[in-house]
Amino acid sequence: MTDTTRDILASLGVTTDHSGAFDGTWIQTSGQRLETLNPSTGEVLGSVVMATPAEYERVVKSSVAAFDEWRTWTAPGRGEIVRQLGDALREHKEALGKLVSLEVGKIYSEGLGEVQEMIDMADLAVGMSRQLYGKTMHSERPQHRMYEQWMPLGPVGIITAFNFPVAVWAWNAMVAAVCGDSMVWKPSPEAPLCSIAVTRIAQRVLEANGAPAIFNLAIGTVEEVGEPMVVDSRFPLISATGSVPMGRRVGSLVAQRMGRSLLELGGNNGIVVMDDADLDLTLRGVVFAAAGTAGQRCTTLRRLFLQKGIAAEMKQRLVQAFPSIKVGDPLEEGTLIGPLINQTAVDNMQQAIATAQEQGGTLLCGGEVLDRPGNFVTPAVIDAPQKLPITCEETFAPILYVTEFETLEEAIELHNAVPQGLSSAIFTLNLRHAEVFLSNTGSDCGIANVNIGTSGAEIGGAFGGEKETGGGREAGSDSWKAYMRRQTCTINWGTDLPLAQGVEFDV
Ligand code: UN1
Repeated sequence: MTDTTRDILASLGVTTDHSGAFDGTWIQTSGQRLETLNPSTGEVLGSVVMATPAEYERVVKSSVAAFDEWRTWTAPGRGEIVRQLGDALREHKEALGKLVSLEVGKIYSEGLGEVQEMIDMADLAVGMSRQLYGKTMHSERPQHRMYEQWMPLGPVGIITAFNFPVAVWAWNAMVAAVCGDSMVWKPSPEAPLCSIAVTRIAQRVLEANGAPAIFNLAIGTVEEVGEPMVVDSRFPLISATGSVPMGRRVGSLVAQRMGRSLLELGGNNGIVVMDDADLDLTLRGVVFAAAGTAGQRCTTLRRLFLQKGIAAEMKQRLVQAFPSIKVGDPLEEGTLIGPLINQTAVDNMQQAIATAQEQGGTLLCGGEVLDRPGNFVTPAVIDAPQKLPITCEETFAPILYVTEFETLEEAIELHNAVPQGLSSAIFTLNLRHAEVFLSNTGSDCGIANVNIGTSGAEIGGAFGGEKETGGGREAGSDSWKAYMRRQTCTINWGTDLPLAQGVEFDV
């Protein structure tokens, strides 16, 4: 470990063998030791002692107690705590951004971007704390008033993935906090240090304000923390980000106990490029969306559809551009692609490329594993004749499948013919083509863009997707409603008791 790494960890209060459970205090955990590796070097970055089932229980109990108090705070009062949390994140932006780079291998600019996304979420949630609006409606009964109000829901279980180790917690946590909920965070085992650093920042803000411990943490195995949390009725909402198989299990277990789940699962995102597109713009959009973050975003571009007239030129531009993208140390200036998260991800990428070739695809460039420590690969472009089965699967690595088409209708059909439905885009300068793509019979995804790549969404909109992506919506717009319970209230301020639907019941 270098001195700089040591300094970053120390400045965030992350020590070796750190406790993996926080219930308002850092519990003396006694579970298995979890080592976290730097994917750029393969070296051990730190270690955490995970929570046992008994320690998980302590965290949940504390969360239930914190909720009982927190829900009595006013929403703008809760917003003030979130405002201060945003400020605390501003102070630690560089260190936390670097920790993201060290632990999950994102380039520094993207590490900083993650922390910025947390800050943006805090700002948005502060505003929301004064805008948790319910509707009023006209009653059919005279001298009656009717309205809906939104109440705190309860402790929320938050399960996050390695690829957005801090921002996705913030999507949930900032909103849940202003809504009056407490929460327990189960982070990815690939990114425990990020979760500890964030929880420590939140701890200071809560303590300085005498606020209840609403931001709790339980790092543990699927068996000892993950599953117990999902089946635990004390969590009216489980918000989970991760793979489709994980979401299928979470969704069904939560449904069995009549809980609510908010699922943000795999994407298999496509871009349609029309003959009339601005190809310079398209190339930039495609390269960032496909190769950025080493292909490890749920919004990563995986399928590119090129109209026949520009297909040859675009392919040529892609095979020139991809090999020139600098792969290497994510903290080194100029690097655009860091490592994959682990050796399994490298193996999965190799396997997917081999399968694509067996199914009739042609590797146009990239796909090499670099001969150096760390999990480095070069981004691959594969020429995929229509309907290659592998293109229906999400491989969490930088592989771009390119397919040609003749008409926009054909492109939309190909585009929608996968089980996932997260993000999508069209590149065109023709208004009609853009509107067809955005129409009821166009893209079937939760996100649809024009002349913008599939990744890098802003937090102001609702984020999530359809089909196997899970249907959940997080972050902006009215996503806050998932974190609250709705109550319809009718008040009779008259002297009579008229019944709805004209029912008569005179005694
Ligand atoms: C994810 O990969 O889980 O739109 C989330 C984006 C980011 C969020 C990605 N703002 O690419």
